[in-house]
Amino acid sequence: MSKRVLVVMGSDSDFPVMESCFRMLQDLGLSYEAQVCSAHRTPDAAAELAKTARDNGFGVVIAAAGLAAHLPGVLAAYTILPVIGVPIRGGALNGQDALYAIVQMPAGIPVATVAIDGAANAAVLAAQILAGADEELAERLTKYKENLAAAVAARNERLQDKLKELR
Ligand code: RP5
Repeated sequence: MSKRVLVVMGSDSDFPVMESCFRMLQDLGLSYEAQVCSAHRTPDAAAELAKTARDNGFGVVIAAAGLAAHLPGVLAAYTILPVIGVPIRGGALNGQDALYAIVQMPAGIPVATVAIDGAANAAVLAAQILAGADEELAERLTKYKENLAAAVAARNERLQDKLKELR
C-alpha cells in the first residue's frame, strides 16, 4: 500500500484543469486528499498543511496554482516531501507567469514542475515517485506505459492505412 498523495489547489477555480490529475490518481490506484489553500490568502494554513503532511501519511504533494503561483514553492519550503507543481493557465500571461514562478526555485528547495495545465502528468510523476516503495504500483505503472506504447502502434497502423489509400 502506497503512501497517500496530498493535492493542494490555490483555488477551486483550478478544479477543471486538476480533474485529469484526480482521474489519473484514481486510475493508478492511488489514494489522495485534496484541499483548497492559498499561499497568499491563507499563508498560515498552507504552512500548516505542508508541515504536517508527512506525519499525516502523505508521500508526495501535488500543488496547482495560477498567476503569481507561489503555492508549490511555499509548501516545498515547509516539507521534505517531494512537491510537484502544476502551473495553471490563465490571466494576462496565459500561465507563463505561473510556470516561471513554480519552476524557478532557489537551490535546496526544488519543485518538480510539469507543463502548464499538465495535471495528469503530475499524477503520473507522483505515482512514479511512490512506486519506488510499492511493487504493485510499479506493475500498474508498467502496464500504463505499455498501453501508451500500444496506442502509438495503433496510430501508426492507421497512418499506414491512410497512406495506402493515397497511393
Ligand atoms: C491562484 O490564482 C489560483 O491557483 C488560481 O489559479 C488563481 C485565481 O484564483 P481565484 O481568483 O479564481 O480564486 O492563486
